[in-house]
Amino acid sequence: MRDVGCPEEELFSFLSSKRQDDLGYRSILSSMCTPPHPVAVRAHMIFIETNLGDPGLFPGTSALEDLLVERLGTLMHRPDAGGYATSGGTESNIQALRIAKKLKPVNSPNVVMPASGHFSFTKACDMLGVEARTVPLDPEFRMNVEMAEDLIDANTVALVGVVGTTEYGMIDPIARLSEIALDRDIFLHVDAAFGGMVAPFLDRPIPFDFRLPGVSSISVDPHKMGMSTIPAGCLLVRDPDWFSRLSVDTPYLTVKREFTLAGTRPGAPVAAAVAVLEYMGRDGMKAVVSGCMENCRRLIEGMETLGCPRAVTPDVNVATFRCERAPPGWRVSMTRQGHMRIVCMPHVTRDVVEEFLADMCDMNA
Ligand code: 0PR
Repeated sequence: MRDVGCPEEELFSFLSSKRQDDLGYRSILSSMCTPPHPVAVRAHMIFIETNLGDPGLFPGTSALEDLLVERLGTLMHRPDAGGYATSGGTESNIQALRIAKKLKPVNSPNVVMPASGHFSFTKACDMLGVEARTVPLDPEFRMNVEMAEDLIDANTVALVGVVGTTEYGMIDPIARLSEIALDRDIFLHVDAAFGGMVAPFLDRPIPFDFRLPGVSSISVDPHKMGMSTIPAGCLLVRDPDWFSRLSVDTPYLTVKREFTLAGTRPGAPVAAAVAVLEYMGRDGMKAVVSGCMENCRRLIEGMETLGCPRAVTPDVNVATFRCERAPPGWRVSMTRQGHMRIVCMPHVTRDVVEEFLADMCDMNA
């Protein structure tokens, strides 16, 4: 630490110079985040000092967290679902598996999940001492359900399905997983961290939520397609009482029990998430999602014209290609199987797509 503090202007010119080293979202095609919606930024600033870790001190902010859970629960067809605002998909996935493990005490627990599962499940299984059994994918990169059934045994505490896989944007056959979960009495966690704010707004929605009776919990992230500020995730559970399994005593807080993973928790991104949902409404979200899907289709068509075939036709706005190189200046990512991956987030507008395709064309010329 400095002995004497830095003058404000000097400090901010230092901070600005660091910020300028960051890439702008305009050239970022690899991210599942996007610049927050202006109403999210405005709401975030109003709630900047709030702490949901001691909700009795911030009853207004705490009521907004309840509203977020109610809104997302209703979107997922269970208005009275339990839930809380997490720091994102990682925390939601860890907490869901914690609940599943508590609900079924066995000696050597395992979780059956698709090979496409996000790496947060690797962290969760490591922390919880649970064996991760990965199910191979079918040719369209969805979980192979027959193979999942073969991996389930008496020690399986949870089955995981993904709605909007990180790498290929696929939706696992959740309806069939729901049947298996009911049939074999297993907790089914749906990781819709990305697709949870896409799938409900598709022209032809694919059932994945609490309408399916076997679905036990859902991760959905406002800081991805929900255009909120970071960090904003949400874990929803079918039975609110399950959270009591995670509760610890918190003697000197305004509440006496706490089931969240984090202690101090920011209220600002929660207010931001609520702000976006309220401001956009179903119609607004449908418009954003249909724009992203349209841009995704245009990108795929354009890339194929340039000789880069799609790896698969995605269910949500993630496009993948047999293509090795992106033009200079663009950030794309590569999947584990070597496909170029582009996430068509709201900042990846039609103009951005056309600019990228033109640069691809120049590079190949
Ligand atoms: N589940 C799924 C399906 C995800 O795609 C992700 C993150 C998570 C869980 C974990 O969410 P948190 O990172 O919020 O805890 N998916 C992106 C990924 O790993 C996250 C991301 C976002 C990465 C922006 C890079 C980036 O620039 O690719």
